[in-house]
Amino acid sequence: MGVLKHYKDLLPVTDATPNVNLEEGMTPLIFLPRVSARLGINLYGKFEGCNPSGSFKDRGMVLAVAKALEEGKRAIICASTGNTSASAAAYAASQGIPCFVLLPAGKVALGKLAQALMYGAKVIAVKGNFDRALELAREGADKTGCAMVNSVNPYRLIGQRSGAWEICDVLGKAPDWHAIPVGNAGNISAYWAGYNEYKKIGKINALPRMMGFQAEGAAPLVFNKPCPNPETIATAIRIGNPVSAHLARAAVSESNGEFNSVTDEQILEAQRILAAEGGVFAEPASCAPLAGLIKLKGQGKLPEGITVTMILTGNGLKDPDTAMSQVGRPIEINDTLEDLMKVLEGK
Ligand code: AN7
Repeated sequence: MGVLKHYKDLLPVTDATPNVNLEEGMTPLIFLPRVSARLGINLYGKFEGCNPSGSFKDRGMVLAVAKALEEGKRAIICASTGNTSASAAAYAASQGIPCFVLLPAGKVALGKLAQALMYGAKVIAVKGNFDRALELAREGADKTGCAMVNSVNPYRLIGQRSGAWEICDVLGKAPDWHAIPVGNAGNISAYWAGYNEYKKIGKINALPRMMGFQAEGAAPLVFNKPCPNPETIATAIRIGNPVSAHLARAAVSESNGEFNSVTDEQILEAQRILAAEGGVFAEPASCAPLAGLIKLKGQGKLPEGITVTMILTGNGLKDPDTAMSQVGRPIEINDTLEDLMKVLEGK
């Protein structure tokens, strides 16, 4: 039914709001028995890779685009490390409006680039990092009247609250810990607002601790200062100056949570564990939380038996290059039973 219909009563949707819908949301909350056992907790992954454009961005983009149309805007613009651009391009295509996306040149995963181009966006590769591309996109929006659909657009974060509501609707409560990757810091802020709203209307009694994980080479919230040259293999969160840093800091301090960093190596190991022991293939940035939980477990800082939800923000298929650089190649054989038997019998 899509996020706008499903959570109509909790969203700023009126009769005047166009019914934009790509059947986003209602993503699976997957219990991960083997990874849970490894960590001594009850671990669920919310697989946002099942959204129509393959990431959590669709939850907020659907509302941002609907409100832009309602306000009479006829084109949208954003800067992106990849997923926002794919999502914006998809919704623009569905509504038949132009979409301009600014990407850091050479630093966007292949699948995301393919998506933006296939959906028909005007794709602009900026010779600079995401933070600079975002400044340019804001100036471009100001000058042209295009609707800005980065998370500085308040409707993005309001729509993204729906992820928290879905988790509570499924679990019947909030988790003990909410583990989430942090880049531009919008999603952690949106989830915190979503949990708080559900508490206010009596749907849940307790709030989770918000645990935000960043890549070590792009960890401005962990080290408490902007990072002028962010670098990480998890290109989705290669962000040095998060727009929603203030909201994210509030979420973490109000919830008695924390920010923590993980290395690229730890991220890639977590990605492999999630796939090979969980059966879920998520992109590198999405695996920062699992890397963080493994790190905390190693430090004796992960309480036994707690319920943890981690947000698997994007689909692993978006970044085949990084995945292929981590795994072996297929075993090639001649088309004979003899060759096949050698493999099956491990010879
Ligand atoms: C898979 O697409 O910023 O902390 O431009 O794609 O809300 O920014 C993507 C961010 C986590 C971080 N996981 O979320 C963009 C962009 C994935 C992401 C994040 C992103 P925020």
